[in-house]
Amino acid sequence: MRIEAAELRILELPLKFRFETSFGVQTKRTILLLRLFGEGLEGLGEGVMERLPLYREETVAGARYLLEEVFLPRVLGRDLPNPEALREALAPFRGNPMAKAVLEMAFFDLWAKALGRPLWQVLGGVRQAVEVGVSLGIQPTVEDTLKVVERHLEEGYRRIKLKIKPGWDYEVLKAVREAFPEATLTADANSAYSLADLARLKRLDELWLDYLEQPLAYDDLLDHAKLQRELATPICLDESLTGAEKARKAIELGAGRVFNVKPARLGGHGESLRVHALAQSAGIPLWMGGMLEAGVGRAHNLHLATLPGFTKPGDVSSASRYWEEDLIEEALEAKDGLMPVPEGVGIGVHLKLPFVERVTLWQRYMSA
Ligand code: OSB
Ligand code: MG
Repeated sequence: MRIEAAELRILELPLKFRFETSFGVQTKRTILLLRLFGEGLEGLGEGVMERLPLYREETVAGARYLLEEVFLPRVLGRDLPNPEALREALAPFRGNPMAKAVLEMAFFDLWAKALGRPLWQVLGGVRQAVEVGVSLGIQPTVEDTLKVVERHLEEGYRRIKLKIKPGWDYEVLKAVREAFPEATLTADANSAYSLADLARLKRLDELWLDYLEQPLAYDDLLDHAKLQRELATPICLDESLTGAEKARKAIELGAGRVFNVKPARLGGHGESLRVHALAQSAGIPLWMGGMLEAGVGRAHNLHLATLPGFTKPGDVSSASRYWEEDLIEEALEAKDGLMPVPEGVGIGVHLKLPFVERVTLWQRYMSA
């Protein structure tokens, strides 16, 4: 596949709800969008880095710089036989898996299209729909939380994940557990705690959470392993998993019993397949994470989530939950707690270009 041209854009999309986590409040997304052209086909990629390094270290500005000045010039005009060749082209550059993933995932889409196959088949998927959970931000009160949880259970979401932080954890989770004893309930701390909070975290054991997501530092494995030895609740790693090497070390240390896979955080689909293989042989269940993606990123996530290791509901809510209008033609809507995987070749979704134009803040076209 010869990469002939690329179009890089920065867009802004307002969220329909205020999303509060332990690291801040989001009311809109700033999205890096890549269109990659070759052999008359188009591949799409969407970044998940934020404007500010509040979740991981990468930023929209940093990723734009790397893609524009380094990664795209390196691959434009080159004939890359497969995604592994692309990975090798980017391998000399350290870190920055989110920036690499934008290009790698767009190339996977392009490559699948050249093969005339849906991405899920190329990746080795085994199902056509994905179980859906919901990630609920911190609400103003416990009463508000109970109402929001009830509404999403009624809508069919198969797992409720509540964002927590010190001072907003045990009490709200206990209220939800008492009101909905049968619900599959999890909590996501986004790295808001340290081992000094051990006593407080241990209290969560009585609430039968399916898992506790990323309680400790965003780049830590060792303290998570120490904490896991003290907790009955399985720890799920999110922020700390930035590639297959991190996953291997997490498994060896016992830093978590569940993994949240976000291909755009791990460096792309290829790296996610390696994490999937490691997790399969270690008996670690996976689920598809989310970063409030618009349609392109969400479509990529859905295709990858069809692999056999994804045995827990993913953060792949309906697009209508996030946006008045999405970037794509297709409506990614869950029904009865199941999200169908888009049909057709590649990721199977198409940009709504007039709308994309309207929300674009910056763009650059580059050719070989
Ligand atoms: O930690 O999983 C997270 C959103 C932005 C950044 C980090 C996270 C999240 C979510 C939202 O939990 C998941 C979604 O609905 O896309
Ligand atoms: Mg998380």
